[in-house]
Amino acid sequence: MAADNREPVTVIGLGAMGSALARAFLAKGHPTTVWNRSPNKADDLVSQGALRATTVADAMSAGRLIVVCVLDYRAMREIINSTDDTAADRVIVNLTSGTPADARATAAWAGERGMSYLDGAIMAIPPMIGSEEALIFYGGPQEVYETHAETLRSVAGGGTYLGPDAGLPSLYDVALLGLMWTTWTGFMQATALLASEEVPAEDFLPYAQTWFEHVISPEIPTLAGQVDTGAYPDNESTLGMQAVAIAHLVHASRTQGVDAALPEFLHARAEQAIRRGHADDGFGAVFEVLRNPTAQ
Ligand code: FVH
Repeated sequence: MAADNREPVTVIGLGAMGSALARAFLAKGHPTTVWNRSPNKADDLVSQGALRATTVADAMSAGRLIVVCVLDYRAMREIINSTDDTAADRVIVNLTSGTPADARATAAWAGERGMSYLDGAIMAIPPMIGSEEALIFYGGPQEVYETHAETLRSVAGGGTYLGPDAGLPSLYDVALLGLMWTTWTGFMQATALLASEEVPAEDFLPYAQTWFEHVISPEIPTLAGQVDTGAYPDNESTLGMQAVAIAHLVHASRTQGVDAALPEFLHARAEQAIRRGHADDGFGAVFEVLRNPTAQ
């Protein structure tokens, strides 16, 4: 689309993220209509060239492409339900965070109202919006995504279409969120252990970074391959051996007066995998008990 003929966009929800999205559309030259429950949050954007919609109906009728980014899916549905103007040619791009079930239910809800629906999961913070590095996962009808992909790239260069299932973006989102929280919590548990002997985190940092670079990260592709094949060979570092080592972590945490819940969880899962016959496999076998915790 020519720079002087950019697709009009409506942005509903002008919190930290919705405002960043609207600013990015404006910066790329898209005529941008904005609406927010608390109208004053539109003031800065209007001063930068956005068009203010005073009602949801005005926002919905300003153009075909409606980007919604609010607190949760319930708020999103309440907003759209508050107007009868849900014309069949509208495309809702819902960038609100939620679960795969939220997303699939909302896709069905939009379909019942005759609207096209793309679900998106933003893997970026507001200052990254508009950059090439910002990543947004999308799911929904492919032709709808392709029709609007160029416009959507205005807010995130790394727009990635995952397929027709509207639930997949949220699934990837929570999977990455879990990876981040568990990794950071592992670092916090390690520093809490060291702090029990007054060792500053800064002293430990170089070794933690080397551990990530040379031990943790290089193992990830091997583990991914093992998960996909269902075979977890590792003759050098068996789960049987590692379970004993993790027991040291449990005991040391308790002795040092540090929260031992995370090490206890790790030890319990390793023991569970061993009881299922994985003592001579590698760490990857833990996948089996996480995926199916109740199997014998
Ligand atoms: N900010 C971030 O770093 C993360 C990055 C990853 C994606 N998340 C998700 O984005 C959604 C919006 O997040 P946000 O940062 O914009 O959130 P707030 O600044 O708290 O703004 C919330 C907006 O939602 C509106 N809102 C809330 N409830 C209702 C409702 N019942 N009816 C209408 N609008 C509602 C709120 O309006 P107001 O309070 O200003 O009137 C804001 O516009 C979210 O899913 C993140 O998980 C952001």
